[in-house]
Amino acid sequence: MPAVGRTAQDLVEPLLAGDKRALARAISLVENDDPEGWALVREVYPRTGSAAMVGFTGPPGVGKSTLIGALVKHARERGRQVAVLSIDPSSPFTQGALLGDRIRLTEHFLDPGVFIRSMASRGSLGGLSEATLQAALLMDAAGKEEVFLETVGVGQAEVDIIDHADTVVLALMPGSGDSIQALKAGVMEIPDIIVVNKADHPLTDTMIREIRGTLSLAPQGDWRVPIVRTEAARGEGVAELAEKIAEHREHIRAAGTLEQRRRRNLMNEVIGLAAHRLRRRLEESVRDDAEAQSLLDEVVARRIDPATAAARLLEREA
Ligand SMILES: Nc1nc2c(ncn2[C@@H]2O[C@H](COP(=O)(O)OP(=O)(O)OP(=O)(O)O)[C@@H](O)[C@H]2O)c(=O)[nH]1
Ligand SMILES: [Mg+2]
Repeated sequence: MPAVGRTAQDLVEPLLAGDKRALARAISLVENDDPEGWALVREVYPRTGSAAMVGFTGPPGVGKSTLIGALVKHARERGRQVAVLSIDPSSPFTQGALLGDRIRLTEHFLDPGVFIRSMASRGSLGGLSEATLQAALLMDAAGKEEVFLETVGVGQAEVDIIDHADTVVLALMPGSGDSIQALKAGVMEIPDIIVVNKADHPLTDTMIREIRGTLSLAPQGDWRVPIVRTEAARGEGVAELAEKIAEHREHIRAAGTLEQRRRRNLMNEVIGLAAHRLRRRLEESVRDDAEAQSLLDEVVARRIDPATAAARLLEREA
């Protein structure tokens, strides 16, 4: 195992003490796929696991950032340390969206108890999902008690990212019919909590009826997915949402599902990272190795089929 370098070593202590700048540096290391970032996570990992991770997903513009801003305020009024991580999986060029998030959260920027960060880089070691987890772990290690993850969209890619959360909140607004279709079609897993924001809209009741209908068709677990109405911009319904999030957390803790969920997510993470490294190794060997090249030639010449060649390539790795 490589030794921890100076950069990582120097960051451990201030990070664990909750220093904002150390946390920002640490996340940049992870985001840039710097080995020091991974070394740092390795050092502080035993100190993680106590933050409540709450993931928000939903279509663009439904009010996720505004909701998170309101929840941050709510948490700060209770003296809790919080962090927000906004992730855009759809594009590496997210200045617009991220700028929007920043404006939504400006009132919290100067608060030392709040850490806000946007992330769009995929990094090269693992994907965005891995980078998200590493960043969230660093926030956790820095003593953040509540970590809010935000990602735009309603596909499985978004859900994979948000899956690092213990509680997944799907934010919708009246008129988000497509998202209901995604739920119905099973494109997206049923979230733990559904928020209908912009509840001042006249179509809110229709929307809630539709969601209820969809949920009633889904397999019921031991947790009944609550539908919370909010007007995030005015803070309406935010206390209830915070309560539902806390209730869900308590529910999965008591039922042992928190443990199971984390196990499943961490397993996916381990496999994801291992698969990524293996892929990189294979690509290198195919590029640089004459034997692998000739194996490929055989495939091109149609003497060996791709699956057989793949099996041989793997045998060589083993
Ligand atoms: N009428 C109304 N507008 C709201 C409400 N909540 C948020 N908005 C507005 O909706 C717009 C989008 O809010 P955001 O919080 O940026 O939405 P978002 O889901 O984070 O957007 P993306 O991150 O771009 O996907 C902003 O102009 C908000 O002020 C609400 O309850 N009612
Ligand atoms: Mg947003």
